[in-house]
Amino acid sequence: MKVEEYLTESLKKGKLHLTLLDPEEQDPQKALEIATEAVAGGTDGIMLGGSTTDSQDLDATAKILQENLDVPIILFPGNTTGVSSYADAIFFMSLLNSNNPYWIIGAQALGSPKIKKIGIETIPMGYVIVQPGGTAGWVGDAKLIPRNKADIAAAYAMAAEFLGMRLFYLEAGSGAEQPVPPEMIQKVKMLTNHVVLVGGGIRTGEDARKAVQAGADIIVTGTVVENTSHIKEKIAGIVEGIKSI
Ligand code: 1GP
Repeated sequence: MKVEEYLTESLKKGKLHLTLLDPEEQDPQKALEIATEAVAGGTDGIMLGGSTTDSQDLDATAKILQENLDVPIILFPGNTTGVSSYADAIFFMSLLNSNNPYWIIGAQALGSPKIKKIGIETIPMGYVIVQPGGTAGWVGDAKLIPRNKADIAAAYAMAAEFLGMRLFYLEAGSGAEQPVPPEMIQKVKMLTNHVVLVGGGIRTGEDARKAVQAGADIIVTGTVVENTSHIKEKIAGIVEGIKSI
């Protein structure tokens, strides 16, 4: 089964959780240990990517995860170096609210020949960065969406849908003090048919529950697994918040 189909079929049964790992943050063996714990805690898939990615590190990490885990390994590229043949799919995303066309379509064009060559499944996704935006906002030269302007996020989401994208990611930035506001998630869900991913600053089951209650389909967490030695329990707590809705 293709990864997008796996996601949409799984969403018929309940909301989902993805764990984001940055291949630069640990060696492949350690990434496998973390990911194994996250899967035991109930995560539905692993996203791999970061703002700076070395393609050799990415290949080594993706390969060991793909060989040892049963959940999908999905690339979440921060640049052209974020493409690997060892993953199951790639979120083919455009940073819609960037001031720089490179992040909207330039990097995508430069990465496409390799994507075509390796034949990996591409999942078209609109990506917007909301205040505070963190490293992704700075690197991506984003015109950050103000936290109290749900209408602006919804306008981008509608445009993404009209362009044929099927997924839409609301990003507050890794390690954000506060996650994306529920009102913004609600408005995007109300006005589009996107599968909505929400990430950045989600640390607890309660944070995740609030986002899902507002309409989020897929919750993404990254930082929480870096800051605990009880990964399985931490992820289980977040997954419980998601599945309780
Ligand atoms: C970053 O939204 C993700 O792209 C994850 O953010 O590290 O805060 O969980 P956190």
